[in-house]
Amino acid sequence: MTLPFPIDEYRQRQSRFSEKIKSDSIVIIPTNDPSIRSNDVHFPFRANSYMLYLCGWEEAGAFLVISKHSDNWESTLFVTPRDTKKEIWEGIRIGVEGAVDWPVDYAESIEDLEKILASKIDNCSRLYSITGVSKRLDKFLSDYPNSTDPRPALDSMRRIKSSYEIDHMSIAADIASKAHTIAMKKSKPGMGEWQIQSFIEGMFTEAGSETSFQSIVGSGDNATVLHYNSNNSITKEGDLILVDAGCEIHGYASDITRTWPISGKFSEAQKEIYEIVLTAELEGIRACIAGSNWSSMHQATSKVIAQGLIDLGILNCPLDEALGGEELDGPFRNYFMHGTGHFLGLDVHDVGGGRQGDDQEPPILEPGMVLTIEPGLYFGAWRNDVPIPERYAGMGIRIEDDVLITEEGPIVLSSSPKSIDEIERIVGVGEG
Ligand SMILES: [Mn+2]
Repeated sequence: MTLPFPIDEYRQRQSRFSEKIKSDSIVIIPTNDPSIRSNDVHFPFRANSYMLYLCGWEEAGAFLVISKHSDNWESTLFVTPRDTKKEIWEGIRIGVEGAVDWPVDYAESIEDLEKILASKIDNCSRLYSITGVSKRLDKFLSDYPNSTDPRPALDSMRRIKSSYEIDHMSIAADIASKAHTIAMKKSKPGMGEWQIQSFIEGMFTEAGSETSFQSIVGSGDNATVLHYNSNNSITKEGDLILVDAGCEIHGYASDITRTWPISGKFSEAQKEIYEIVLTAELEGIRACIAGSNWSSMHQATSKVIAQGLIDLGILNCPLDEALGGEELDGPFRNYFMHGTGHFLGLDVHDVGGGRQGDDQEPPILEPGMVLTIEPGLYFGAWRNDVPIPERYAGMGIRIEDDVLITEEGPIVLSSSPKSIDEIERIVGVGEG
C-alpha cells in the first residue's frame, strides 16, 4: 500500500519519453477536469493516467510541461496554488511549495500557465499535446492548431510495466481477490445484488483502494448483460451471481470476475457451462507466452468454448464451422460475444492495443505486459436473436484473472477461488 514514491523512476520515464520526441519541442500533458455529479457536487476526482504515468501527480488542476532543446529536456509542473479560503472547503493542497518535491525540474502556479506556455512555445518548432481532456488547455490550444498527439509514444512505454508498477498491480489484485472471496463467503440467496457489491467495495475501501470501474454484480439473467451495473435485483435460490469488480492503488488497476451459485451448490446444468468457461480460461492463461501474438489467447479460449457448446448439443456442427474458421466469427459467438481480454495498467482497459475493434496490429506479448483473460458464456432468457436452450436459460458465466507475462511463462496475479469444489466449499460459510 505505502510503497516508496519512486522519484528516479518518474525522472527516467520523462527522460525516455523525451528521447522519443523531436528536438525543439514542447509537450503539454493535462490532468482530467473534475466532473459534476449534481449542482456543485463533483464525482470523486481521478487524475489523468498520462499525468500519473509521467509524474505521479494526483491532484486536480495541473499541467505537466516537458520542453526539449537539442538533447536537453526539462519538466515543469503547473499546479493549483494554496488558497486558505478554498482549502477550508475543498481540502489542503500540495501547492507550488510542495510540488517542488515532485520528480520535476520546476513547479509553477497554473495562474501563470498561459503566459509561460506562450513564451515557451515561441522558442519551439513543434508542439505535442493531448486534447479533449482539459477545457482550459483546449481553449489555449485553439491558437495553436498544429499540435501532435504524444500518446502513441507514451503508450508504447506504458505497455511494459516496471517492477514498481507490477508491485502496485499485485497489491490491487490481492485486494480484489480477497474482496471476491469475502463476497462468496457472505453470499446468501435473498440478498440484494447491492449487498454483495457492498462486501466487495467495503473491502476495497478498508484496504485503502478505490474501484477501478463500476462494479458489475448480476444475478440470474442480469449476468447475461455484459455491462450490467444497476445491481438492484434481489438474488434468488438457484441463481448464479456474476461479480466483475476491481480496485486501483495510485491508479494501478485490478479487474477480476468470479461467478458462483448464490445458494452454495451448482446445479448440474450450471456445472456443465461453468466447466467449459473454466477450462477456456485456464487455456487462455496457458497461451500467455512471451513472443506469441495477441490473438493466440482468443484462439485458445474460443476453441474450448466452441467444442464445449458442440459437446452439450447447443451447436450442431463441426468444430471448424462452430468457430467460423480463422475469423472466429462462427455461431459460438452467439454465446461468447466479447474479447478474451485486455491490457491492464493505469487504465483498467489499458493502452497498447489488443482490444476488439482496434485498428492497430495485434501486439506481440512481451515480458512485463499485464493483461486479463476473461472468457464467458451467456444464455440470456430474455434474448430473441439466437436460440437459447431451456436448460441453460438465465445463466451468465465469466471468469477473469490478471496475468503478468514473463520469460518463464504467465504469472496469475489474482487468486480468488474458481474451481467448482473450492467455490462450493466457501459460498455462504460467513466471514470467519
Ligand atoms: Mn476485464
